[in-house]
This record gives sequence, C-alpha cells and structure tokens, in this order.
Amino acid sequence: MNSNRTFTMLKPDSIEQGYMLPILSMIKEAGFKIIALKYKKMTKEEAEEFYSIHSDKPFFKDLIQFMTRGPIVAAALEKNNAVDDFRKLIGSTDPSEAEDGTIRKRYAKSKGENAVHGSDSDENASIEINFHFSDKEIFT
Ligand code: IDP
Ligand code: MG
Repeated sequence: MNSNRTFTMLKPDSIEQGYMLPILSMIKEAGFKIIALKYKKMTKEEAEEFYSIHSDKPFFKDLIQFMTRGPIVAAALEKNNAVDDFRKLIGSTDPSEAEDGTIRKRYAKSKGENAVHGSDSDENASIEINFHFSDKEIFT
C-alpha cells in the first residue's frame, strides 16, 4: 500500500535558520515529487498525537516543545521506494552519525533538533499523510 509515498516535515530548526528552500531543493534533486505541501504551526495537541508513539520516552516533553515553537513545512512525497529512499536521504536520527550528503548531516544540530522528519514505514507514511492532508489537498 502506498509504497511510492512518504511524509516529511521540515522541523522548526530548519525554518528558523532559513533552510526551507535548500532542503526542498535536496528533496527535489533526489527525485521526489511534492504532491502536497503545507506551511503551518502545529498545536501542542497535534504534536502530541503525531508523536504519540514516543509519549513514554524521556525526550517527549522537549520534542513537543521543539516541534511547536515555530512553523514547520509538511509535505507528502512521491517516488519509487519512497520510504526507504527518503530515510537514506535524511540520514541517521543523530546527525553526528549521519552520512555525508544527507540532509541531517548538512543541516541538523543535534539528535533532538534534527532538521527533518521522514516516515519509517509505508503504513506510517499513509497515517502521517492523512494526519496532515485531506484527499483534496493532494495533487498527483
Ligand atoms: P527518526 O526521526 O529518525 O525516525 P525517532 O526515533 O522516531 O527518530 O524519534 C523521533 C524524533 O524524536 C527524532 O527525530 C528527534 O527529533 C527526537 N528524538 C529521538 N531520540 C531522541 C533523543 O535521544 N534525544 C532527544 N530527541 C530525540
Ligand atoms: Mg521515527
């Protein structure tokens, strides 16, 4: 299901530092088509729901504070093998472990403030796209 789609967010640290367009360029150059795009600030409730899988983690409170402190760019992306290829493009969660040429290596500051989100499975890509976009906001 939807193995050609993934979901990303450019996190508040990226936007604050003016990395919105450079990161979108890297995404485009890697062959992803943007099929939905939104610039918005998440509410605390939205961020808590989006990251509910991490609600018992010690970093959860900081994560919600970080993800709601400023606007994000949310996007649905299309490409063959989208989920795996996008995870490769963004690199490891901790930028100090991310490979050269990845978005996190280039733009992330820390394991918490790590520039971008990328879905980790086809199932979650579908859930996350539907969380941020209605059907009529997606243009294929
Ligand atoms: P991912 O974004 O690479 O899939 P996850 O383990 O799903 O990483 O964690 C979700 C987000 O929570 C990370 O992108 C990061 O912003 C934050 N996070 C994960 N682990 C830590 C940590 O050990 N310290 C602080 N923040 C973390
Ligand atoms: Mg994850």
